[in-house]
Amino acid sequence: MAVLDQLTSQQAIDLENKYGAHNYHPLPVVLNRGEGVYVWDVEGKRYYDFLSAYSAVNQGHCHPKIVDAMTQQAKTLSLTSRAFYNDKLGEYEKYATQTFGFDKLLPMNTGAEAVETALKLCRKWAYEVKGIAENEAQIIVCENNFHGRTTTIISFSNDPVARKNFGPFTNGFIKIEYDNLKALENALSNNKNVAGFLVEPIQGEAGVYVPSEGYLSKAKALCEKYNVLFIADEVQTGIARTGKMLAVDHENVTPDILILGKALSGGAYPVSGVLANDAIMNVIKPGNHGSTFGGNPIAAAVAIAALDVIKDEKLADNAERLGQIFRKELSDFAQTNDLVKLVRGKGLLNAVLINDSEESETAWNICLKLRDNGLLAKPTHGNIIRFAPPLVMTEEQLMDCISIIKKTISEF
Ligand code: IF1
Repeated sequence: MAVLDQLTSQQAIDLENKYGAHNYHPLPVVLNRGEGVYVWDVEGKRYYDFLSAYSAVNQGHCHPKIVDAMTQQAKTLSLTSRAFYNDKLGEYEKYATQTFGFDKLLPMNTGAEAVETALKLCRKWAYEVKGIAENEAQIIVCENNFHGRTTTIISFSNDPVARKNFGPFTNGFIKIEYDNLKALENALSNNKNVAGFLVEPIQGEAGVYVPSEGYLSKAKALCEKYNVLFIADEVQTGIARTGKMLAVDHENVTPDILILGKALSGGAYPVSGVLANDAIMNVIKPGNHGSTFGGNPIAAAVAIAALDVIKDEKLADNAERLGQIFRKELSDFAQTNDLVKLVRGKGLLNAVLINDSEESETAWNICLKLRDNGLLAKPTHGNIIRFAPPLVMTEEQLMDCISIIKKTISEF
């Protein structure tokens, strides 16, 4: 293929517009390099990355330990399929199960695949262990959830943009209000066929909604009372993002099924997985489920390195400490600036609510200005800007970013 000269930003954008499906509306910036908390555009301008690829790059861009693990394995054995064993998968499964405290791991690639895997596992357990009549299993989900983009997953989404004209949809889901224990207890007591409760410990895409203190632990207790599986989707909140290895750790909750993705690989490679104990995972027999790339040697080597980095560099503690500073600084700023309504989050998963309507362009325009001032962030819904830098950020870099954010918003 002809080696393209270094494209200008506009040339790169034009190529994507002409030859790529328009399934995103990216902020107009064209990146060609990443290192730690920084990314650079094709014109050589440096930015702080405050999105971290939606929390997939917790360990920082192109972390040398992760890149080395990936390149070494890629030069040795990249893919065997699961038709044969390989010498990396078992080692990774042992490391991951011991890290998160479960008997077994079912390795997949993307977050949505892991969510789908968890749904299938929960249903099979319901029929074969709990004894629900076949095809009658119901799984409780929350309003304003985000669990991925497959047809089954959008079947239980209430986001019209994610759903419209993608029907017909998959049955078997009951929607309740997030952070509402009464609604959960009602759904559990009124339906004898409930198999599981799928929940994000913090609702990311909805706008970083942190539930009330105790919600997760009380929800888990309700699930135990009704013999229903508590399924935690930690694809975005996991891997130290919220100041603990898992967001459920803030309430010492052990899910029956744990879903991981994104930063499980540090953003180097698609790696996801589902963890559960034998009483649940052993309902899966050969031929029930699989994936060409699931559990491949590169994924295994990358995930081991990515988890090592989280532990060795104490990134959960760093996220906790810097997150406190971020929310304090921005909350104080909100007192003096009527454009900032509030700041919320946990660890380094935070969001700022802009004092304008959901339909307004204000949040978007603030993100364009932040880009001009050297910081990349993007609104989730209309008026909410998510701020989620890599967890390797130093306090000095954070203070620099906070002053950029304050300066930019003050200019509006
Ligand atoms: C997009 C944000 C959205 C997730 C949770 C599963 C998945 C995700 C809690 C699926 C993925 C990504 C997908 C991406 C934007 C981003 C996202 F919240 F992180 F910002 F959309 F809500 N569970 N989240 O957050 O994982 O299949 O993508 O690997 O689709 O636009 P995936």
